[in-house]
Amino acid sequence: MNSERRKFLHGAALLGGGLFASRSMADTQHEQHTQPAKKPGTPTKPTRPGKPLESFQPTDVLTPVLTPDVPNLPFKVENGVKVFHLIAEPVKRQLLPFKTMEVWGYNGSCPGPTIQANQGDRVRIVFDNHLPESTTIHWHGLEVPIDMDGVPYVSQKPVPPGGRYIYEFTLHQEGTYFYHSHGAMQEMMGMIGMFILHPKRAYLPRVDHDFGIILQGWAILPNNSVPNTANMEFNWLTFNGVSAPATTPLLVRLGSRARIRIVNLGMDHHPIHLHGHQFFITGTEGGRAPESTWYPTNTVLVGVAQARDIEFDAKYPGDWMLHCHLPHHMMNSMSDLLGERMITTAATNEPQARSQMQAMAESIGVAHLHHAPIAANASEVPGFPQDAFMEMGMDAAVAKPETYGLPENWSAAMMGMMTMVRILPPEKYDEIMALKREGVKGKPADSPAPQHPHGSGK
Ligand SMILES: [Cu+2]
Repeated sequence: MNSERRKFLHGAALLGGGLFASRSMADTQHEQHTQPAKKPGTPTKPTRPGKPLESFQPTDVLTPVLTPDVPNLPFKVENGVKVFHLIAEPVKRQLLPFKTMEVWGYNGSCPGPTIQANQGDRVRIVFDNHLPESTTIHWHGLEVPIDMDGVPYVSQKPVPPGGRYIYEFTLHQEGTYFYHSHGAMQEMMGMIGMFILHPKRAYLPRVDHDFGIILQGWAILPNNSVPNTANMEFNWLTFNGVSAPATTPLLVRLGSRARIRIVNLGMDHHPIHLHGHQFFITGTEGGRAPESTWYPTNTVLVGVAQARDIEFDAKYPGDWMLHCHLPHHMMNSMSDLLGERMITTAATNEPQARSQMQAMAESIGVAHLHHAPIAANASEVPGFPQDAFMEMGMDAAVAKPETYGLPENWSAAMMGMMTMVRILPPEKYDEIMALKREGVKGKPADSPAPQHPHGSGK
């Protein structure tokens, strides 16, 4: 095996230092909220005090869409028009406890907050540009007048830094849409958000749960925090701006029916797979699909610029994975952990290597590494290691009500574009929803895994 890769894998193994993170991701990820930026180019901080936008739910729709880890955009009604205020601005986004990106988004969130409206609504979106360069917003899939289409120079003048543009139109469609900057590089900096149009009459069969997920890929070079939008190697993969295991699980009551709306804006197409259930593709970026087109499947290819709505009956209890099935999207590149923190020897029992491991685990703040036992002769087997040192457990660092009751070290199996659909018996579902209302963090495992630095399993 290539020596660089060996060093990297040993670097990854170091996360087994057995240290518990002092700061929980759950503390920060619900704190994204609206706040006008002071001046163009001023980054928003990931942890700002105030009321989270997430607490806002549209009151005039039957089943609001929940976009985990991304807030809803509030509105007020003025003379029968729903008025939203959308602000393009730099955002710091913590996608994992040890990794924060400096990206661009809207209203302090990347992806931008979810807009939810009803078929037939008249909406006004007051758009302010707090970026250091010009931008516009395109309403992807919406049938709007040409001067609302958001293409710079073609349908409108670019909105300059500090400038404002008023978008206003009537929504006659229904379905899953999105908004995004119409600059390619800005798209790759994260400038997208979901735009849900609830139908005048509920779709049949009715769903009890409705979720939204935005797929994004990022090219972030080692030791950097700003995506390289010219790079073609996407090494960080996110659902709604966070990577597993920091993605918030989708909670579904056993016996109910659920819809998940998946939107993709990036450079890759993603085959999204659900465990344990079959689903139907019930809608696209063009709205609701006729039932005659539905067929059972368990993997949906969500191409770039597409939306796919899937629906299923939650028949089987369990914590079921929902993930992109491209193997390299089921993990993130950890080349980021190289550089000055690279371990210089493969002998991980060697004192210098041990102290490097310790320093690295501390600097990253990962709770602990769990890896399954390895064979005594592992190093003699060509190809070893593969996944052996990839599993970073960080249950406590990503704990939140939605993770309550998961088996110990669950987070070691979660990487990249991945989340969980937790199909829960009613009493357990109600218990977790109560924890959520109370804002109680997920209970860490009762007895943390034994701390086992790499090598002790031999
Ligand atoms: Cu993928």
